[in-house]
Amino acid sequence: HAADAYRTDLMTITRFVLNEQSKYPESRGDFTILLNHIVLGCKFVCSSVNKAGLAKLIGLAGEINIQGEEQKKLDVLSNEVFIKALVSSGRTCILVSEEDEDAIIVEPSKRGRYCVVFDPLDGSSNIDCGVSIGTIFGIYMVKDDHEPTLADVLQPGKQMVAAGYCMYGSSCTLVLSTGKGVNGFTLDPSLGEFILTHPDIRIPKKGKIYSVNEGNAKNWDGPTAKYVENCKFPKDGSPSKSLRYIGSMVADVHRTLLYGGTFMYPADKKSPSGKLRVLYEVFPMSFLMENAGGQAFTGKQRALDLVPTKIHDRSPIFLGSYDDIEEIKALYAAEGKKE
Ligand code: P6P
Repeated sequence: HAADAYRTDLMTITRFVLNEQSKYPESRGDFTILLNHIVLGCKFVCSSVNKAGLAKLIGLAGEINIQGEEQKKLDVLSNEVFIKALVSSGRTCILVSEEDEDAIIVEPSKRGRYCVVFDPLDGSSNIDCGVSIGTIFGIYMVKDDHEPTLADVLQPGKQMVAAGYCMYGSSCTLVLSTGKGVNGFTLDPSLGEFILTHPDIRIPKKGKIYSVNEGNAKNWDGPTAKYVENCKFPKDGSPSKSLRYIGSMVADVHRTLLYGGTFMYPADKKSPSGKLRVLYEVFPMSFLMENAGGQAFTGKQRALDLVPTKIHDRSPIFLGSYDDIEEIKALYAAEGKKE
């Protein structure tokens, strides 16, 4: 039964992706090699994040460590680890990181067909209080071996071939989609392997939770304010929704994916494009939501149809259960008719 299967038929993330790859005989296994290097990065970050508290305790963080070096901040360290892992995979040609102003063009001898956009440690301001944080990544594929340019990553999210996140919380969970559904893997530290624990994740069609920073309410536009009002005082006599807001995107999105409901970072008068970044926050999470049967909307259009103009562009985002996002789209459509 299940327990034996767990002990004897370990479905690791590598085996899972190899099974997927076997459906494409012409595939050269490049994606599997790329993913294995991303997984290596996640394992490193997981172990460092878990020690972060300890590091703070024994005074390593931000001070001179035993090697006499300035102890790097965790997000800087994570960024370096992911860049080194991705370049050494020999399968990437251009990288975009939240931590680096400019895109990284991989040296020709190490180039491959994939472009990876990532936030190595999203929500890192939450580390010191122990709140879950995460790595978010999206993967594009270039068609041929041309000199990589920004045009290769300034593509709509629907062009991504894969996306995922790794959440560093009570356990280390990696959620991945390669365009055919969503699967979740949990790190078994005793094996150092990510094991399939959440096969074929489907987001509930409708949820009872809404997730937004209510502190921005005075700056919201009409439709957002109306939707939140309806969550609190439903017109149809249904029970009010619960508000859950962790303030760490990976944690809020993971809860939304598993329990249903909506996660929103709307535009507001102060930030007309919202706060979250298109390439390595909005697109990967939208890709996952659609592959789990949910939706992702910017207030104007389907999030994955957005065409970024700069690598650190921001966009408002409403994502989550299919029916709940339909309600938000209807409120924005009604507003559009008034204008
Ligand atoms: P606010 C964390 O800093 C982050 O980038 C996301 O992880 C999170 O969803 C958002 O910002 C929280 O922003 O303005 O609500 O504190």
